[in-house]
Amino acid sequence: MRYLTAGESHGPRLTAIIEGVPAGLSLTAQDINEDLKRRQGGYGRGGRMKIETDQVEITAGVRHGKTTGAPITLNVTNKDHQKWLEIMSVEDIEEKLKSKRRITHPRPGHADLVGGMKYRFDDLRNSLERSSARETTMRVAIGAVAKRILAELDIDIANHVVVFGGKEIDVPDKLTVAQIKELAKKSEISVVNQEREQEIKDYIDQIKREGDTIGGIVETIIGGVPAGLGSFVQWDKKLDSKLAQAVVSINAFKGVEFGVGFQAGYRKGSEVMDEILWNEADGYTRRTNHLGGFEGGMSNGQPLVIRGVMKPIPTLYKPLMSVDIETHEPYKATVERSDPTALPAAGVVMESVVATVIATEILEKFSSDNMEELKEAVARYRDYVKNF
Ligand code: EPS
Repeated sequence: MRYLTAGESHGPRLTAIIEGVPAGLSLTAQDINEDLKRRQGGYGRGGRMKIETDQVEITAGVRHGKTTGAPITLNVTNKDHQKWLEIMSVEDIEEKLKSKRRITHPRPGHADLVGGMKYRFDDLRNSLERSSARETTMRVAIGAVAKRILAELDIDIANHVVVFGGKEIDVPDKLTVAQIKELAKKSEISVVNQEREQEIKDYIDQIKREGDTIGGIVETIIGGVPAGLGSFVQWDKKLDSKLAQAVVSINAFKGVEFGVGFQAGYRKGSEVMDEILWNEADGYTRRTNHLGGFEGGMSNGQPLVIRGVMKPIPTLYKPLMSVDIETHEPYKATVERSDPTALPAAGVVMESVVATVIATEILEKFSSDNMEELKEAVARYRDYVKNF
């Protein structure tokens, strides 16, 4: 399975093409729209989300509610584009109209300046438009298709915020993936510990008043992944390395951890490895899951536990200093409409890109043209692994 996305933040629409989804998968616009809605929500989103109600249009690869095995095309219209018809016009327009909303004061921490240097833009809007987190709409749409494949194979995925703007959320031990999903969905800030909800919402309000932004750390957990996805035979086949790239590719994500992650640098080997157990019902299990379900670049059958850190959004209402790219004079950075935090939304994006990697790896290992064959192959393999 492979995919590409296209589209600018204020252009007419966002598009994705996915190839390699087996035939016979039930797929409706509603399956995708639910996740698009989740991505638009969360406390701390800005004015743009009041304008958009993201709805997917499927224009290829699905017939009568089922995939056909042909490439799937997904489209989401940017409602806001109607107000940007000239600024985002594909056709060339008069010089004086072009300078409307032209950007020459790059925002520190955004793609504005380096994108301008690299592509030789005299209007940094060209960097902003494609580097905008609006692009993550399509990653969520693609992830929703991936999650449909995973659901057919009894693989369940959830995400929740574990650190919000430096405030650590204590998470009760031994929550199942389904419980995390349920609790995080109820929360406007995607935390499983409701006692912290108000305090963090108040903090987001305070940050907004200060014209500042906050990021944090999101955890994604996937249950039911069979052992043996990924491989140790080559560097670019390792499952954790593929997931690391997917997570760090999300706008503003700066790092990734698996299981105890960077804590492994502080612990002894006996406190990091997970003892191997076997019983008739479950086959091979582990006494603990410090390694987050990864051994030797492969899934080991335990829940996968992945954390990603998102930096605060770079667009600040109280802007930092920058330089005008025409005069080289110091200036305050451009203020674009923005969100004080998009962390809960970023969790939905992370869940989606992780689901996409796992679905891709499943299809790599159990190459199948249709869902029936895929389900049979995975069931057979699960039986075999249990009694290995
Ligand atoms: C973004 C700026 C804001 C965000 C946007 C990302 O958009 P606008 O400039 O239109 O107000 O709302 O995020 C989205 C549009 C989205 O769908 O997540 C940026 O500059 O990265």
